[in-house]
Amino acid sequence: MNRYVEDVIAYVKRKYADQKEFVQTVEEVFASISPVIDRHPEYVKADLLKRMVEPERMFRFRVVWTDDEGRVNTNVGWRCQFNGAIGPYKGGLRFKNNVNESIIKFLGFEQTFKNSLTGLPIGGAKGGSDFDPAGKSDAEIMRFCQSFMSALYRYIGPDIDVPAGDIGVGGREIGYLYGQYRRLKGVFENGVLTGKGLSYGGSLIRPEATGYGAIYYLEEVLKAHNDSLMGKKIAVSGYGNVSWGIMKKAAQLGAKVTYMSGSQGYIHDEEGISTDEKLDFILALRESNSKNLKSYAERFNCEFVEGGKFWGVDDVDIYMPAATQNEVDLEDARKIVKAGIKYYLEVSNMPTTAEAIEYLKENGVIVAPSKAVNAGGVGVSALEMAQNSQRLVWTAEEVDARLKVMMQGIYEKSVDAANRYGLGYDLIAGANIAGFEKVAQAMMEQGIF
Ligand code: 2IT
Repeated sequence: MNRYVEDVIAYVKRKYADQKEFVQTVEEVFASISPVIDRHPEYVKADLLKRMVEPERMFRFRVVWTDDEGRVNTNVGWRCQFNGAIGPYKGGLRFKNNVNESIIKFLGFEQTFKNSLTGLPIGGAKGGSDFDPAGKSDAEIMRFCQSFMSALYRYIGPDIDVPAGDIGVGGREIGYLYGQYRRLKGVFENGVLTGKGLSYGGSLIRPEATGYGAIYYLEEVLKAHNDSLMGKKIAVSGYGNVSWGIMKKAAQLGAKVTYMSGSQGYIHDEEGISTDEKLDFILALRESNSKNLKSYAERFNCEFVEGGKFWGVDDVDIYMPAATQNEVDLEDARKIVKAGIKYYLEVSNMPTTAEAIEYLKENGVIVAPSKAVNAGGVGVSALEMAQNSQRLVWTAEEVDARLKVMMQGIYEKSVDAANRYGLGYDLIAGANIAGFEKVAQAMMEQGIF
């Protein structure tokens, strides 16, 4: 590895020893771009990498809200404006009880390279709170979102920083957040958030975009291996809107999702989670606090394995982890290899531990990284921003067609970048290099700061 890259990784490990997810991401990305640094001594002279690991700005704020019983609750909110070299800061908000500074920073760092890969002018950011919407009433969620936005609104804007959803933040939360922004600022500036409802500036296809994009990317991978989606079976972890989008687009293109998992266990539906009725059921499942995956098995008469994880099942062609970070460890990777799985596409951000990725690659599994596979979500967010700034609305077909071209572009850029550095067919290194190159160039051209 390049000596400077090694030094910066060691520095980050030392300085941020307690931020395990952040360190893991920096190591993965910087190990990949080491050959780029070899060819660009001017990047070392400008100390580019050390500058890249420090967010341009990051803040933490108090979020106080009153619950339905009248009790006062205090949570912590964060916004990390990681890198604005190629566009306004852009990235989601995550509301979940395990959110901390390490998770926000890892997501913001990843977002920087992902957003660059989309080819659109968006910088990298992330934010969120240790507030957990699960089990909260609608009124509590509204009060929380209003309080969160009251703390944040001065620091964001359509040309400054554009938050969106992530785990725990969907259309409902974005609606409350936008309402409070508009109320405080007294201006209809809907380009400040993406993932909005259609009635006030949301984009068609945004809810589906991450999942649809993942399937378009998969299509490119299969094409490169003289294969196609037709008749393929897919195992997907998670049942949020990303998994739902995967199921929907897979069904449209002749493939099917036969496994789906949640924290309580997994479902095996050999016929595929493909019909409108089943897809609508998944949506309702996500929105309800009371129902769980078992109710799907009861309704559609299929198998539910309580408490289990499906890693290791061998009656599928493709695995797509789409739930959360570090859901697949070395032990799971061993099972996946043993099952003879050929394609493993990360969809959630960093779902695989570093050792697990290593093991999958060493054993010939084709691994695609989340920052490429899930980039269609933020990519369509950028299309939502474009529509908002032009005060017009594109059709679903138009957005979907642009999304497809974007995903093909991301795939091609990744393959090309790995080739240019003599790395062969390496979708992980390729995505990291292609994402890095544009940000690095923009930072170099804008001077030292
Ligand atoms: O991880 C992600 O790319 C997102 N949560 C979407 C971010 C966005 O701004 O649409």
